[in-house]
Amino acid sequence: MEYKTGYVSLVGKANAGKSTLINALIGEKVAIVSPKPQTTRNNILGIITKEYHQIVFVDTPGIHVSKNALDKYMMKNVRSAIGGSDIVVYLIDGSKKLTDDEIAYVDNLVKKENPVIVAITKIDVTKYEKVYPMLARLSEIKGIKEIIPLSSLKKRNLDVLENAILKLLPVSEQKNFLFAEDEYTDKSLRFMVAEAVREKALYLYDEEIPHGIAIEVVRFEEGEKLVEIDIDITCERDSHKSILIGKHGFKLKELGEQARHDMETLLNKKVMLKLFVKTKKNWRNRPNDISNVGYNGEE
Ligand SMILES: Nc1nc2c(ncn2[C@@H]2O[C@H](COP(=O)(O)OP(=O)(O)O)[C@@H](O)[C@H]2O)c(=O)[nH]1
Ligand SMILES: [Mg+2]
Repeated sequence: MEYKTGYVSLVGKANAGKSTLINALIGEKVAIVSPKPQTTRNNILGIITKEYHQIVFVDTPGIHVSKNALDKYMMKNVRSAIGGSDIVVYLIDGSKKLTDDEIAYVDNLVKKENPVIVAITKIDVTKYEKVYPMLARLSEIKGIKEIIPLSSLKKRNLDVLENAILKLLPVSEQKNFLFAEDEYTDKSLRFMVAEAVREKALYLYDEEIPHGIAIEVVRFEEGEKLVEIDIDITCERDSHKSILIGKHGFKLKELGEQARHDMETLLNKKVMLKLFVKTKKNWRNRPNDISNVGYNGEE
């Protein structure tokens, strides 16, 4: 028998739709999604296992220019995902204009060793007139394996992408899958509950607040019917702390309620959630601090 397995990294600008695509492919919420840039901070794996193949997708933070230690940590994650993968899927937002620097980025990516597939996303909200010039420009880049327009929300062409990947995945005679057959992500439940808080914060507050917070699970105790979770939210300024908490604590309560709802779906149990807000000046600029709040920022 012939088996196929390997890593496929999903790379592209912020908001291109990487996290939504990984969730649609896996059929579970492995990565949080929001309309704001820099929602994803870590590389997150999403795993599809079928009888004869296992595809390990790597969701990455969006490509952008680094401004601080947290940015550098995120960009290092993108480079290591590309370096460690068998195939790169580069996502381009089909509802936006294709820029020259993006063309240059793809051109450069194709010159490296991994085979590159380009996915044009969000075709449910764009027009053929817009996508066609993109296809024309991209087809001038020699070496792209496939260019696939798709929609994660409407589940269009996801099977086409999966088949294109299967054609390029390394083949082996033995079934040397990388993960257990029932695993769909590499992330722990602790990580996923912390991410639930970050996702809700991205929707509830103005951009600068969620971008400046770190979330850390300080207690996670799972009983038979109830999970007790305590979470520290670290922000950069006392003014942000008051915004996070809100008048009479209403805002934090709302955040807790929304996050708890997702946690209960994830854990399939009742959750008792406590949120604590702390201030740590400029934690995003200090490699030591970013690792102290859960990001492994040191080389
Ligand atoms: N209409 C539409 N919106 C999408 C699609 N995929 C992603 N989005 C939206 O685009 C925004 C950014 O998505 P996200 O997956 O977080 O992008 P990422 O930064 O590349 O991970 C979110 O508001 C998504 O709901 C799609 O197929 N169709
Ligand atoms: Mg993302």
